[in-house]
Amino acid sequence: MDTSYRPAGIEPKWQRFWQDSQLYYTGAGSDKPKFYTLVMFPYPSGDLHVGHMRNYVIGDVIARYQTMLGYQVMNPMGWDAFGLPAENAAIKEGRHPQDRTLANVGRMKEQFFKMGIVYDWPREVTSCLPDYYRWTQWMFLQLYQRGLAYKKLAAANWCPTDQTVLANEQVVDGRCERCGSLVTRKDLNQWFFRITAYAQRLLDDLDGLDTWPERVRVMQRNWIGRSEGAELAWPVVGTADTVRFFTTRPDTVYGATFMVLAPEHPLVAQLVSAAQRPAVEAYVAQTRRASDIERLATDREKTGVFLGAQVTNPFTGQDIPIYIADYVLATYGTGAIMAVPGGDERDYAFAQKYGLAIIPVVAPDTDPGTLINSGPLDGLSSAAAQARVIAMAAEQAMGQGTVIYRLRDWLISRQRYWGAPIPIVYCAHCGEVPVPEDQLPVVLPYDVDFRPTGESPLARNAAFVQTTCPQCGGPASRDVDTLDTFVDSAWYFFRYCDPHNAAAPFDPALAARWMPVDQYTGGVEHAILHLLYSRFLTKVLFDMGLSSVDEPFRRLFTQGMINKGGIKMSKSKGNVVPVDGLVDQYGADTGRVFILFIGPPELDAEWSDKGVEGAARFLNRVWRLYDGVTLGAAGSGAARDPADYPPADRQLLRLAHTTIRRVTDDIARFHFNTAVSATMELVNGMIAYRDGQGGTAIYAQVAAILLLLLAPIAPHITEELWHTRGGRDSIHQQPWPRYDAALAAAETIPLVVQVNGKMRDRLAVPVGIDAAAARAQALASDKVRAYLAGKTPRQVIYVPGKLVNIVV
Ligand code: ANZ
Ligand code: ZN
Repeated sequence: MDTSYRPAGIEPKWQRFWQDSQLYYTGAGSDKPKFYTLVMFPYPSGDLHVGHMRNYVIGDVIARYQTMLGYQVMNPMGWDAFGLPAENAAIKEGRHPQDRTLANVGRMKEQFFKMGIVYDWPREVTSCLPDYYRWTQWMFLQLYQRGLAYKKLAAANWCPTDQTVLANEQVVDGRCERCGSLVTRKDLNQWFFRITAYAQRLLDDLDGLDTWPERVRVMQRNWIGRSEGAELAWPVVGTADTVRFFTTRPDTVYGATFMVLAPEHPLVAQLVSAAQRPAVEAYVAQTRRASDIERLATDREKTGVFLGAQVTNPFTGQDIPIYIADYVLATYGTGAIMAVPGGDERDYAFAQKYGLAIIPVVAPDTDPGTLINSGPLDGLSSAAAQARVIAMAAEQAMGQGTVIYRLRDWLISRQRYWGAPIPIVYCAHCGEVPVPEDQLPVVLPYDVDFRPTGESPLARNAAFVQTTCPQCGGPASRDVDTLDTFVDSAWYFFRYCDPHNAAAPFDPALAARWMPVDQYTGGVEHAILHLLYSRFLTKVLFDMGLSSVDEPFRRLFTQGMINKGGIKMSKSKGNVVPVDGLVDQYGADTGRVFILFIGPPELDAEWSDKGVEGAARFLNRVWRLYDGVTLGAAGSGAARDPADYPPADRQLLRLAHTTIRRVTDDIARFHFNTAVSATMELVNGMIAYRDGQGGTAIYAQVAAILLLLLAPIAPHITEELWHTRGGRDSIHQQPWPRYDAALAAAETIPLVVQVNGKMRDRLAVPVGIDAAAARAQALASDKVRAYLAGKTPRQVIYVPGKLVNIVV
């Protein structure tokens, strides 16, 4: 009989077994507590490499482990199938995005299957199919009815080469991520979700997400960007206009020596003087070419142009010049500032360059800052002066204290083909009319020339555009934009709770059973947008009474990337390790063990072929440990006192139970790498025990423990050994092994004995030895007595559980 470990001979068998026995298909009811684990919705890219696989392997370990812990686990999978990457790849390959996407879904399923990754497949959702995007459109309509979806003219990122609007995340360093062209701005009518209405709640509720990585919470806080300050309005000299501006430092009003408007500010055209008009217009045109990020950089050379107008600073009574400059953004605050060169770095650089007055208003080296050169505010602290200015402004009806956010409303319309059509029609009589819910989905037509030209591709499809008005029955035309894919992925975790519901996006009772997601796992690149949008939509559903929770993800884990040759794995770099090749050469379990062992999962790690071989050798050793073994019960049979076991048995049991404790803690804390190394130590212990011809009963018991601990990590080999060595049912249906504290406790600890600070002996002493006994044993040591040579110690210091130092 061939007894060597050959993964190819066992893995496909168990993959089919898990599928046929529907082991991870979560039925409806159960008395078990629920555990909802979810790996972020992937874009079906097709071929997976081991860098992608890290995420899915981690998710699989969690699902299998939580199942063994006794939870009813839901572990679904689906496809974030709409969107630009799919559309661009389809254009490049000359295929229809739908055909390409659905084919890729098939490829990815095969690869998951090959890696032994199990999902609740009956719950699969695919965002580009009408049974899903019908409900994405429904979500849009709910927001629309609540005034949370609206249309307005807005400057969008525009790629002049690709002739398309780009999302912010598709603009990298001011350039189109696809073709590298400089991105400009173009005014277009765009749909928005009013996420800013939820800014404060999105901020406040971050406090409760205390098991999220702190850096993700920080990124979200910064993205929301709450600022407290004042909004003031100052009169333009010689007109009835006022300029409104936001400041976080109302205390510095006496230092405001000029004012700056964003070049796009609506008052610019109105206030510009005839003499300054040519220079102002040239500057405005130039500004359109710079990105917000460039414009805000503090080290950027400050530029600007005098508008030819002035405002009165009501505090100093002086008329001060108005400039336009690109370091003031049109979309933040009111798009205007009072410039205080004595307080703000950028204003200082600008004042220096253009020879404007600089008045220091906060005494240097005072903490908190004390106001100077500020009339009635002199001598006040910054905080007191702020309150005073806000009160004065209110008295004179000049302004008030206010809070603003950096967060902008979410631009959700795309002038591209591969997305869910926006369910709105335009009627000459009735205007903008939402498509009635019972007429959803608005189906995305298949036959469309989807190459980007700058105009929405759907506009070229007359059969799609022409429709009748749901209100008056007259001729009407459909909105030709499609929804941002981030809308699809902002609610999919609700759909998994009730994926086949044809009457509603989900049954609130089923959502209440499963939500929130207990463990969400994915890439840190989604730390801001996807997570923020999902939180927002969950809060909207909560306010509608459809969700029982107002935060979707209880716990979040973000895994690091896998590099090869020091750089991120990617096809274009030619450094990918494809999943297929890995499995064919070494087997899925070896791949999984190595992926988990490669380092702390939250950090980037370097792939090494040698490391894979190490993992293969480890599983070979595991395999050989079960030669001729019939498994015992993993339960410790701890009715027996540990002291009743012979020393070798006691030692092996102790190792097994400390390993249970370590692996249990490590998996719970995502320390998969140390969980694997703990099982490696147990394997060494078992080999030593067997070589020393220990008894078979204890060995059989520990052999069962090892398999159970490895079951989530290396599911095939453990299932095979479980079945062929006398285990019952699937190993993955067994309870997680229980750790027995009495067996795990080390009976002795090493005690170091020093004489005058130098180590002279090492004793084995009972755990919990008291100080007097420790001192006595140290003094009784033969080696120590040789050093003492009859002298009486001056001092005997005991460091509990560690050492005794004898000073002579
Ligand atoms: C006067 C002042 C004096 C300011 C001072 C700062 C320091 P945060 O904290 O980011 O909210 N500001 C306001 N609107 C702006 C815009 N659209 N573009 C660029 N800058 C803008 O920053 C608020 C501060 O940024 C505001 O307070 C304003 O400058 C500037 F010693 O007003 B401050
Ligand atoms: Zn109508």
